Order: sequence, then C-alpha cells, then structure tokens
Amino acid sequence: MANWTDCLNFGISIAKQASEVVLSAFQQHKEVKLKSSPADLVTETDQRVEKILISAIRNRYPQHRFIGEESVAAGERLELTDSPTWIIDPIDGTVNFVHRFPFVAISIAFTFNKQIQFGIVYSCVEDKLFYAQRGGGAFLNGEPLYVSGQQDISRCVVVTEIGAERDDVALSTTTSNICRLLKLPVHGVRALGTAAVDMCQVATGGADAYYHIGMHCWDIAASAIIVQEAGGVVMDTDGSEFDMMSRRVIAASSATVADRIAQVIQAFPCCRDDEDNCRCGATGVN
Ligand code: LIP
Repeated sequence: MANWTDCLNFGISIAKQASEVVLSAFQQHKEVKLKSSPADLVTETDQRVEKILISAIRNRYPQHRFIGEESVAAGERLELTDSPTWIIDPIDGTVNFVHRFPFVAISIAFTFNKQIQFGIVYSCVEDKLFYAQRGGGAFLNGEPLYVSGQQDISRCVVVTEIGAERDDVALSTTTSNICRLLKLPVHGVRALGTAAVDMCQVATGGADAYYHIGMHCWDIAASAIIVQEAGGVVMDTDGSEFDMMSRRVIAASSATVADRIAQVIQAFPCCRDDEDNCRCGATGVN
C-alpha cells in the first residue's frame, strides 16, 4: 500500500507558504465577485492561492489530479477518480476573509482510490495547523488531537453553518434545525464561518459535534479525516455512510451523538458535487 507521507509533508509546506499570500491580503480592502449567491464570494486572493498550490503540486507530482474550488467555479469538471487527487479550498471562509473575521483556512485533502488519505487544514490567522493521515492519528501544531468522547447530546456544543443558500426552503430548514437542537437542549450552537475550521473543533474536543448541509467537498474533505483520526465519527445527515460529494455531513465525538443529530435535523435538497449538471458552485449560476 502506498505511503503518502511525502505528499502530506509537501502539502503542509506549500499550505504554509501560500498562507503568506492570504495573510498579507487579510487586512486590505478586497474586490469581491459573487458566485452562486450574494453570500458565496470569491476574491482575487482565492484564485491566486489556488493557482499557487496547484502549480507547486503539479510541478512535483505531474501525474496527480485536482479538484479545486475556484477551478470548478471557473467551469472545470468536478470528477473524483481512483487517481491520486488533491482537493483544494484555497480560502475556506471567504466571507470571513473579506470582512477580516479571523477564521480563514487553507484546506487540502488528498484521495487515492477515492478514499481520503490525508487532510490539512491551516487556519492562517490563528496559526493553527491541523492535519491527519489515514491510520496515523490527528494533530494540531504537532500535538495529538482527541475528540471529547461525549455521548450525551444535552451536554454538547454543536457547530454548524448558515451557508450561502438563501432560498426559502434552505433558510427555513437551516433555522428550524438550529431551533430543534436548542430545544433538545444542547449546551450551545456555534458557527465560525468556515466549515473546515468548524469541523476541526470537533477533532480538538472543543466542540462535540458539527453538521452542515450545502457545503462542498473541498470545504470538508480534509477535516473529515482529521475528525476520524482524532477518534470521531463522520457520516451523512441521513445516518448513512459519509460521502464527501453528497453535500451533507455530521461529524461527532461519538456514534451516539451523531445518530441523535441525524434524528433531529432535516436536509434541504441540493445537487451532488459530482452531478454533471450541478452548477451550484459555478460563477454566477445557481
Ligand atoms: C464556505 C464554507 C462556509 C459555508 C459556506 C461556504 P468558502 O466556503 O466554509 O462555512 O457556510 O457555504 O461553503 O466559500 O468560504 O470556501
């Protein structure tokens, strides 16, 4: 079985290098373009960082394939094959980035035979590097990570996102899911504005669960393996096996908590990331 440690180490080093571009633009005014909705933004820095990452990886691993948020937005076909594939979100938390809300991350996942082999989430402003390799445990700045192990939903802090989807069904489903959880009750519901960093909170034990409907594979692929390697559970919001293309995820500190959240929340319809006619992430289209 291939050992992807060299790729992981290379991914970490280029994420750190690319973060300098993110940080130098962070305090400055940004020109913003809209993608699928008025809340789905892209800046020149998102596009620049993705190009930097892809060209560095392609230079070193010419046979590898890519799924990049901004490349897909520009019309590239999103296809996950058995080949070694890098799944890249150059800035997860673009709305945060535009507003200087200090949670923005470079998220890089790597798949082989369609299975996630490692994940890197670099929360640039916080200087927190989360990473995990299949079978090797999860780490934050070199220190091992463990989920809380919480089993009791009424003692949970649950993280979620109010995403970019603003149609009536998405909005009412999103808000009623939060209400149902608050009434269970849970200890609290939080949202940091970046799916990747949100989900890593579960890996640290600082949050007990995370769920999200409508995000894309590049938002959560890296953090999914980080949660699993920290001892957590990742699954679909309907309780089935995790599928990074389904645009639905629950990540939790235990199967009990994950199942309970799956019973309580509902999903609104959105097309799969790998559906050919799905243009949800594409510029100017919804
Ligand atoms: C964003 C996520 C955010 C979610 C948005 C969007 P982007 O990613 O991380 O948490 O609510 O729907 O997907 O666009 O900043 O890379």
